[in-house]
Amino acid sequence: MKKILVLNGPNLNLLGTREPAQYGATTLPEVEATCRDAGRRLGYEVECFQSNHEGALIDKIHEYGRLWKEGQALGCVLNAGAYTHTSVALHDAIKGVDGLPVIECHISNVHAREAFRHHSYISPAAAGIVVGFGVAGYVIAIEGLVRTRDKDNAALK
Ligand code: CA2
Repeated sequence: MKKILVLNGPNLNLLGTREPAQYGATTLPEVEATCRDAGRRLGYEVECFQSNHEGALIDKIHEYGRLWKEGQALGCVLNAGAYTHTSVALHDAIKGVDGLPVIECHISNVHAREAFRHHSYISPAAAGIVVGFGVAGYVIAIEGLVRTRDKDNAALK
Protein backbone atom coordinates (compact mmCIF):
# COMPACT_ATOMS: atom_id res chain seq x y z
CA MET A 1 0.00 0.00 0.00
CA LYS A 2 1.39 3.43 -1.00
CA LYS A 3 2.08 5.91 1.77
CA ILE A 4 1.05 9.51 2.48
CA LEU A 5 2.99 11.52 5.05
CA VAL A 6 1.19 13.93 7.39
CA LEU A 7 3.96 16.11 8.76
CA ASN A 8 3.45 18.61 11.59
CA GLY A 9 5.96 21.16 12.81
CA PRO A 10 6.67 23.08 16.01
CA ASN A 11 4.11 23.37 18.80
CA LEU A 12 1.45 21.42 16.94
CA ASN A 13 1.84 18.73 19.62
CA LEU A 14 -0.05 21.27 21.81
CA LEU A 15 -3.18 21.11 19.61
CA GLY A 16 -6.37 20.81 21.62
CA THR A 17 -4.68 21.68 24.88
CA ARG A 18 -4.28 25.48 24.49
CA GLU A 19 -5.58 28.31 22.28
CA PRO A 20 -8.80 26.47 21.34
CA ALA A 21 -10.28 29.68 19.89
CA GLN A 22 -7.50 29.73 17.26
CA TYR A 23 -6.80 26.03 16.68
CA GLY A 24 -9.85 24.15 18.02
CA ALA A 25 -10.24 21.52 20.73
CA THR A 26 -9.10 18.44 18.80
CA THR A 27 -5.78 16.97 19.94
CA LEU A 28 -2.96 15.99 17.58
CA PRO A 29 -3.42 12.23 18.23
CA GLU A 30 -7.11 12.66 17.30
CA VAL A 31 -6.24 14.56 14.11
CA GLU A 32 -3.69 11.88 13.21
CA ALA A 33 -6.22 9.07 13.78
CA THR A 34 -8.71 10.89 11.48
CA CYS A 35 -5.99 11.24 8.81
CA ARG A 36 -5.13 7.54 9.05
CA ASP A 37 -8.84 6.66 8.66
CA ALA A 38 -9.18 8.98 5.63
CA GLY A 39 -6.09 7.42 4.07
CA ARG A 40 -7.37 3.87 4.66
CA ARG A 41 -10.73 4.78 3.04
CA LEU A 42 -8.80 5.96 -0.04
CA GLY A 43 -6.44 2.99 -0.09
CA TYR A 44 -3.36 4.62 1.45
CA GLU A 45 -1.29 4.13 4.57
CA VAL A 46 -0.96 7.49 6.30
CA GLU A 47 2.17 7.96 8.38
CA CYS A 48 2.02 10.84 10.87
CA PHE A 49 5.10 12.58 12.24
CA GLN A 50 5.47 15.70 14.38
CA SER A 51 8.63 17.43 15.45
CA ASN A 52 9.63 20.70 17.06
CA HIS A 53 13.00 20.47 15.27
CA GLU A 54 13.55 21.82 11.77
CA GLY A 55 16.18 19.20 10.87
CA ALA A 56 13.90 16.30 11.84
CA LEU A 57 11.20 17.68 9.51
CA ILE A 58 13.78 18.03 6.72
CA ASP A 59 14.99 14.44 7.25
CA LYS A 60 11.38 13.20 6.94
CA ILE A 61 10.88 15.13 3.68
CA HIS A 62 14.10 13.58 2.31
CA GLU A 63 12.90 10.09 3.32
CA TYR A 64 9.58 10.62 1.50
CA GLY A 65 11.38 12.09 -1.50
CA ARG A 66 13.17 8.73 -1.80
CA LEU A 67 9.93 6.75 -1.27
CA TRP A 68 8.18 8.88 -3.92
CA LYS A 69 10.96 8.15 -6.44
CA GLU A 70 10.59 4.41 -5.72
CA GLY A 71 6.82 4.68 -6.29
CA GLN A 72 6.05 3.88 -2.65
CA ALA A 73 4.62 7.28 -1.61
CA LEU A 74 1.97 9.57 -3.11
CA GLY A 75 2.90 12.78 -1.32
CA CYS A 76 2.95 14.76 1.86
CA VAL A 77 0.61 17.07 3.80
CA LEU A 78 2.73 19.60 5.66
CA ASN A 79 1.77 22.00 8.42
CA ALA A 80 5.17 23.51 9.14
CA GLY A 81 3.76 25.70 11.94
CA ALA A 82 5.81 28.85 12.51
CA TYR A 83 8.65 27.46 10.34
CA THR A 84 6.31 28.28 7.44
CA HIS A 85 7.23 31.92 7.91
CA THR A 86 10.95 31.50 8.60
CA SER A 87 12.42 28.40 7.01
CA VAL A 88 14.42 28.67 3.80
CA ALA A 89 15.74 25.21 4.76
CA LEU A 90 12.28 23.61 4.52
CA HIS A 91 11.69 25.39 1.20
CA ASP A 92 15.01 24.01 -0.07
CA ALA A 93 14.18 20.50 1.21
CA ILE A 94 10.89 20.40 -0.73
CA LYS A 95 12.58 21.77 -3.87
CA GLY A 96 15.54 19.45 -3.28
CA VAL A 97 13.57 16.20 -3.28
CA ASP A 98 12.27 17.27 -6.70
CA GLY A 99 8.96 15.56 -7.33
CA LEU A 100 7.32 14.71 -4.01
CA PRO A 101 4.01 16.65 -4.03
CA VAL A 102 3.69 18.62 -0.81
CA ILE A 103 0.33 20.12 0.19
CA GLU A 104 0.79 23.01 2.59
CA CYS A 105 -1.90 23.01 5.28
CA HIS A 106 -2.79 25.56 7.96
CA ILE A 107 -5.53 25.17 10.52
CA SER A 108 -6.14 28.91 10.83
CA ASN A 109 -6.56 31.43 8.02
CA VAL A 110 -3.04 32.84 8.23
CA HIS A 111 -3.99 35.69 5.87
CA ALA A 112 -6.57 37.01 8.34
CA ARG A 113 -3.95 37.11 11.12
CA GLU A 114 -0.76 39.09 11.86
CA ALA A 115 1.22 40.37 8.84
CA PHE A 116 4.21 38.13 9.71
CA ARG A 117 2.01 35.08 8.99
CA HIS A 118 1.12 36.30 5.47
CA HIS A 119 4.40 35.18 3.93
CA SER A 120 5.17 31.49 3.48
CA TYR A 121 8.49 29.96 2.41
CA ILE A 122 6.57 26.72 1.78
CA SER A 123 3.97 28.05 -0.70
CA PRO A 124 6.30 28.55 -3.72
CA ALA A 125 7.45 24.93 -3.35
CA ALA A 126 4.01 23.45 -2.61
CA ALA A 127 1.76 21.55 -5.02
CA GLY A 128 -1.32 22.98 -3.28
CA ILE A 129 -2.40 24.93 -0.22
CA VAL A 130 -5.27 24.39 2.25
CA VAL A 131 -5.82 27.23 4.72
CA GLY A 132 -8.45 28.13 7.29
CA PHE A 133 -10.63 25.01 7.43
CA GLY A 134 -9.60 24.08 10.96
CA VAL A 135 -8.28 20.56 11.46
CA ALA A 136 -10.65 19.36 8.68
CA GLY A 137 -8.01 20.86 6.36
CA TYR A 138 -5.75 17.83 6.86
CA VAL A 139 -8.36 15.47 5.37
CA ILE A 140 -9.19 18.00 2.63
CA ALA A 141 -5.46 18.05 1.78
CA ILE A 142 -5.24 14.24 1.73
CA GLU A 143 -8.27 14.07 -0.57
CA GLY A 144 -6.85 16.84 -2.76
CA LEU A 145 -3.60 14.93 -3.07
CA VAL A 146 -5.43 11.74 -4.10
CA ARG A 147 -7.80 13.61 -6.47
CA THR A 148 -4.92 15.27 -8.31
CA ARG A 149 -2.27 12.52 -8.17
CA ASP A 150 -4.43 9.38 -8.33
CA LYS A 151 -7.36 10.51 -10.48
CA ASP A 152 -8.71 7.01 -11.14
CA ASN A 153 -8.95 6.14 -7.45
CA ALA A 154 -12.10 4.00 -7.10
CA ALA A 155 -12.94 5.49 -3.68
CA LEU A 156 -13.41 8.96 -5.19
CA LYS A 157 -16.73 10.08 -6.65
O1 CA2 B 1 -2.75 27.73 11.40
C1 CA2 B 1 -1.81 26.93 11.40
O2 CA2 B 1 -1.94 25.73 11.21
C2 CA2 B 1 -0.40 27.43 11.73
O3 CA2 B 1 0.51 26.71 10.92
C3 CA2 B 1 -0.15 27.14 13.19
C4 CA2 B 1 1.18 27.69 13.71
C5 CA2 B 1 1.34 29.15 13.34
O4 CA2 B 1 2.63 29.61 13.71
C6 CA2 B 1 1.14 29.39 11.84
O5 CA2 B 1 1.25 30.79 11.60
C7 CA2 B 1 -0.22 28.91 11.42
C8 CA2 B 1 1.28 27.55 15.21
C9 CA2 B 1 1.14 26.14 15.71
C10 CA2 B 1 1.07 26.19 17.19
O6 CA2 B 1 0.03 25.34 17.59
C11 CA2 B 1 -0.50 25.50 18.85
C12 CA2 B 1 -1.59 24.75 19.12
C13 CA2 B 1 -2.19 24.86 20.34
C14 CA2 B 1 -1.67 25.71 21.28
C15 CA2 B 1 -0.56 26.46 21.00
C16 CA2 B 1 0.04 26.35 19.76
